[in-house]
Amino acid sequence: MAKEKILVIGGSGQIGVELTLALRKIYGNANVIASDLREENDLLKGSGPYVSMDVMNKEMLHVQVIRQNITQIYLLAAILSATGEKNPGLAWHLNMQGLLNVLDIAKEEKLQKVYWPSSIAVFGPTSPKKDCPQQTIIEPITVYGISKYAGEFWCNYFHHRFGVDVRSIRYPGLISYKSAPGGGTTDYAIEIFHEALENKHYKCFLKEDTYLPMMYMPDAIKATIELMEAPANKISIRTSYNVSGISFSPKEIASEIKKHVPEFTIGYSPDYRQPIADSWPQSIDDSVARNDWGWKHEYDLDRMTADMFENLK
Ligand code: NAD
Ligand code: AKB
Repeated sequence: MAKEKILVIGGSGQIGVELTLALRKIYGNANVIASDLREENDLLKGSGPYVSMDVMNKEMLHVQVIRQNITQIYLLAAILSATGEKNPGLAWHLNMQGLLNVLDIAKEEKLQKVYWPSSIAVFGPTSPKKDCPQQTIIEPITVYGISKYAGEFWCNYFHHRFGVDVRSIRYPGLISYKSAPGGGTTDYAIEIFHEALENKHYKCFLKEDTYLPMMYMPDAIKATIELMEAPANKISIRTSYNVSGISFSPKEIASEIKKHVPEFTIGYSPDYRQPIADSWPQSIDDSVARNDWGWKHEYDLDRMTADMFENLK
């Protein structure tokens, strides 16, 4: 394997922490630099280098890339769907300009690879609800979804116009126990575990029958690393790949949780996040990712729930 030096931007976030730790296992602790606007996450401390950095400061980012001999960037800094609706201008600015800064530097410094995640939030009310395909009608209604869809086309453009090897996945809602989620509509599926253990009750901000595409974090990390390690000739999609894991509703996950916490009860009080969830598909067709680079998820609802409780307890 060629000597790689990787910069993870947004390394203290929900995905950043686990991805940084996974990359350090593969490439060596010293070769994976975590960076974030906020302080270093406790789980990263002592495991490798950390730099405090704002992705919006292009000059500083460029200096770091040159000084540290960076060959790959994983860009995870973004504002997610629910937080984005509270400040659409800021979400658009960070999600777009952060990506453009990274793509420009990748082009200029001829980086080996760039990773940038998109989301199932690109889909909107006019997209198919079940088994939503890779290519379909895409009319997002959140600023987050608009920024992700535009970002996908910037990635495609930088690849075809300038040869930047940028790769992307449309993650579903990600469920994890190591680091806290950052303001998404799918965050209920994490909160519910913590509330089940602490209070035996959860008041859900989505309706009981709201099905959404979800995935357990180990599968998301696996997908990311498999995509990034796939030979370039296997990558037919340069916007962003659909990947699928599990699809469930609050009612379904609640009944799974009851198997572990029999006293658990759930109530429903839908808020501004309900229309966001209603605009997204319920399940995703990821056959293109499966065919191109062999993607296959491992965790179903049952196995994920058991693993979450084992680790949270
Ligand atoms: P998160 O909010 O947990 O983490 C994002 C990190 O970026 C935070 O630690 C934050 O401090 C940092 N950040 C914010 N502004 C920054 C800036 N200007 N400079 C440097 N760092 C900055 O988000 P996450 O859940 O880890 O998501 C990471 C990426 O994956 C995002 O692009 C998100 O859209 C995408 N994604 C996440 C999910 C999910 O369910 N978690 C699903 C689909 C897509
Ligand atoms: C969110 O809910 O905003 C994220 C996502 C699906 O992109 N989890």
